[in-house]
Amino acid sequence: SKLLVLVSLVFLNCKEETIEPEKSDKKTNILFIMADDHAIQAISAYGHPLTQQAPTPNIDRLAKNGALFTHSYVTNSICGPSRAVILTGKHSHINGFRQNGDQFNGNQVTLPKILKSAGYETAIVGKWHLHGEPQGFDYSKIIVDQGNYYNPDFIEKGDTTRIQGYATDIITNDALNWLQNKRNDSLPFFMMVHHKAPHRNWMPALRHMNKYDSVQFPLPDTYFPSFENQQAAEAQLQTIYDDMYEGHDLKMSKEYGSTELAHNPWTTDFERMSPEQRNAWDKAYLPKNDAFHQANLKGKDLAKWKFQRYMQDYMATIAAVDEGVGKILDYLEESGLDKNTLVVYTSDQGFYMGEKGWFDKRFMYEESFGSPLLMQLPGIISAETKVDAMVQNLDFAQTFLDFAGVEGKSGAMQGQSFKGLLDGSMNPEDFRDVLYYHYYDYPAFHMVKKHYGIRTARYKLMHFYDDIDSWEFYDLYKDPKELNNIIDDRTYSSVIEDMHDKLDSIQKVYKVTEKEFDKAPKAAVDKAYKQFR
Ligand code: SGN
Ligand code: CA
Repeated sequence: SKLLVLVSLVFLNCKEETIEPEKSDKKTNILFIMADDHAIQAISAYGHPLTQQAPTPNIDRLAKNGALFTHSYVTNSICGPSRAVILTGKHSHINGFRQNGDQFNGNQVTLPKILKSAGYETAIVGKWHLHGEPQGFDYSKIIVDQGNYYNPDFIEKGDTTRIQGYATDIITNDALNWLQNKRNDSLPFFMMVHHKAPHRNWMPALRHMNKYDSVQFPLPDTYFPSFENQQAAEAQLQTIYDDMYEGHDLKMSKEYGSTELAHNPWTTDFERMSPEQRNAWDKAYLPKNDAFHQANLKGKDLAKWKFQRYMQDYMATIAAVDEGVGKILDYLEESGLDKNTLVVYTSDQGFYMGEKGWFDKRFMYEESFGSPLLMQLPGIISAETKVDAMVQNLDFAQTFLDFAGVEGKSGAMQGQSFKGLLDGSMNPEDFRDVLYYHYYDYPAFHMVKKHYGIRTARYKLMHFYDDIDSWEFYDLYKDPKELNNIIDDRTYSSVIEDMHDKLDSIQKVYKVTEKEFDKAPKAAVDKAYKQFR
């Protein structure tokens, strides 16, 4: 036994002498949580009246501990393109992913690839929507295409598996499991947690199906708009009362006493539920659907009822997201990881919550152009910081590389690190003063015309093109809801001229060429109007 002691002492000595890998706590971890279609109006830290009775206490923790961005924008308000911009730090026309359905060129340089080469362990869980396999991630578990709320399919290492349960909870738990059990804790990590919620068709978790039934959400004062001199707004197909499907989106039943759904063109969302899930669902929705039939609503009353149902379901899907964020923050705090982890919460774009009668996104108007953004990192970002400078999802990659201490590797990215706005080393006035936007997804769902434009702190200039040729201009100080297109107002002519100059020069800076203004074939447009109306 003496020999054994000797041997083990030698062994222990050897072990002590081995060189430890670089310690993780030197580099900042980055935990990036992104929801799909989460409106600014639906996060209580932003103070919108919608959230008075449907708060998001856990997401709000980030604003309490860190920073709330009041002017965060996207470059192209639609899912795939936003994700491609975040990964590459380049505008859609440079990274090549202009509209949903495009194929992402995964061989290009991306944020996770750079971080990985700098010694980070990288992971992604949840929505991807860029087609093809994610590159640059040590761990990836993604939902197929848009995914489903109930029993969604996930792809991991090329294999597709259906996982029983509710998408938001599955994604949260998988992220936690990776953080707790799977990652290499001697390495810093970069993790992307991408929820499917609150994307259409807004199916709440079983525990939240009746959560907001008795709440009356405040109806936007623009719910029944009249569009003058706003041709693209006139032509869209995304109003709650005309374009939502009564079964699929609003979960309305065919008739009193029935649980059969009204118009439901995509049956898979409901058909994939287990009998237990479906029974619980029917039990929760039958009484409220019956009450609706009894009320026999018509016209504007019906339109207002639809708004309430939309809000109840949308905000209920947020409840699960918020719980998930809470669980992740709790874990970071319990493990002490919070001290050295930049936690980010955002959405792939903003969303309409009934303003102008709409749902969906796509427009360069504030509701969909803007996106929520909250960040915490103790010691660097002071508690309750408000950032009013105009940042963009284009800046995320460079900002994270800056936090990771590898900004020198950002190469041809087109954004700007805004770390200095968070640690106080930069004046907001020294950050960018013009945002560029370009939307291409036409003809497509909701028929929002192609457009591009710029925004400064005060003004917005936009051009809708393809089968129309229509300019819009807004003074956001006087008309924050963008109801009056004053492109022809003479008192603004010199401002408008100046905005045109700014537009021309920023397009040069970002290398926008003539090719970006191609038109869709007319036959395709006609067909789409028929299909989506
Ligand atoms: C689906 C939705 C649309 C939505 C697009 C894009 N319809 O097609 O309403 O605009 O996704 O959303 S659905 O009835 O199939 O849900 S995105 O977030 O992926 O860009
Ligand atoms: Ca989206």
